Amino acid sequence: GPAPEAPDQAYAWLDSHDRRFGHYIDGAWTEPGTTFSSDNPATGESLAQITDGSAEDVDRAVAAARAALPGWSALSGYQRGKYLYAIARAVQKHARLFSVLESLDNGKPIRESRDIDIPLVARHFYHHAGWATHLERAFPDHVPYGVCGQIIPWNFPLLMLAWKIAPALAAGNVVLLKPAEFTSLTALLFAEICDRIGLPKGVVNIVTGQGDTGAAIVNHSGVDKIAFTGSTEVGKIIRAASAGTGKGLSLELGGKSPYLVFEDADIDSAIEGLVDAIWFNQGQVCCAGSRLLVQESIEEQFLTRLKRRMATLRVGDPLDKSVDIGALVAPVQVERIRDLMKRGVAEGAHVYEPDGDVPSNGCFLKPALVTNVSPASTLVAEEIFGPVLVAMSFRTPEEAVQLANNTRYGLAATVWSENINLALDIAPKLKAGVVWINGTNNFDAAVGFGGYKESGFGREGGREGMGAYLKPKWEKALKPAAAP
Ligand code: TXE
Repeated sequence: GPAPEAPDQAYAWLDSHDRRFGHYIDGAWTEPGTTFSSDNPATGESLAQITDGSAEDVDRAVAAARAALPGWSALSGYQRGKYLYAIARAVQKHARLFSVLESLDNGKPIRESRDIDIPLVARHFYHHAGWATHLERAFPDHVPYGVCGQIIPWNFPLLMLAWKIAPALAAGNVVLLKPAEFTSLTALLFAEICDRIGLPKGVVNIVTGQGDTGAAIVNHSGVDKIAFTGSTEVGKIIRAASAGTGKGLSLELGGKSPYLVFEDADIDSAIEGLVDAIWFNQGQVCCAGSRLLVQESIEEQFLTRLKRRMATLRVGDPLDKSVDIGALVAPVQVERIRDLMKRGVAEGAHVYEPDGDVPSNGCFLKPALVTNVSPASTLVAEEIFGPVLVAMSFRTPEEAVQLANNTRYGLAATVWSENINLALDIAPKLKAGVVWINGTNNFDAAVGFGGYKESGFGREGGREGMGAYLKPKWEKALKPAAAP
């Protein structure tokens, strides 16, 4: 096969920072403070020391953002758009470095970071540059929130940064963003990009740290809006903490998305779609198609063919261009998944994993197919956030809808059928923010993405996503009435 992608350029960049990072505040790097290690989950090697942000660090970043707000929000949308175009172009120019750094830090296959994550980041900035250019006409009588505190997860580190920062800046806000503790590196490289393209100081501030740093952002009185993507548990804490403060809030949380396959489906494409739905990014995807619901009449045939396909998936070195499944983000996530699987097996679940070995010293798990489960069982109810597919069957379309909606989540759903009337009848009955028909994981910067129920509220992307960073405000200077 092809030679693995060489990490030299990424190591050189890390070395240029002596592998120790402070925060990026007010257009400058702070001295590294108390740090923790960011590790390569495929090897366990430490990549860099990352500063654990204190409440004082958050305070400094909020002050810098607040000072930058009047200037940034007073620019015309057209002028802000020019900066966003410059960011998009710079991301493209450094796409290879970003991709390799992302795969080293997160463990995702280079094929994905190179062909999906980083191109979508650039696309998101281009798209929102367009919104900025047309903002005054698209959103008349609207004003930005002000200082946005943005907290993101580790599954798509740079892409989630783009989803947060691009619309915020386009709308005239300034931001303070905290990457997830496992994956800060591409956010720090992004800070350097902002610097290089001459983004005004204080418009983008990156503060690294763990949950406490996130909580300091949420509780800071100088933050006008909070945008969070992460676990449902933390989402609930943030919602409670911000209640009654008048801060804006959007939450994008977990999922347990159903993947429905009807008996008339094109089975080969449905299986390829399923591989993408659940094994993309090792299953660490909020909208992963993690619950297969297959019609009983084709269940046996479908599962047999699926197992055959699973046996061809290559698990291993994320920098190997032919690898399908890389490393999970961190040992703690592997443990979490193993614990859930143990509970599932104790409840009677059957687990199929293909033969063969995976590297023993990194965070690797084989793809798994779980059967013999009931709707209330642990593996069906809980978000596993790993390479584990849970399968059940249904007899009728009504039962399919009932099973699909039998979850506390509602982020996405997929329907596979050659009968378009059936598919179009089912889709509106599924309680999910996005429904894909005969396809899956189609992300588009122009379409609002977000959930129902415990998957959160608010949308990212599209017109709704822009609206989430603007407040309606009607200002009209009334002429004094002319004297009669
Ligand atoms: O998430 P956390 P974790 C789910 C998934 C996963 C599980 C645990 O099931 O297995 O959550 O992952 C910051 N106030 N998802 O523990 O803790 C934290 O530093 C403010 C689904 O890593 O939610 C990080 O930046 N911030 C999800 C971010 O929140 C806090 C993606 C997310 O971390 C905080 C990630 C606090 N009190 C996990 N505590 C998805 N929907 O895509 C932590 N953070």
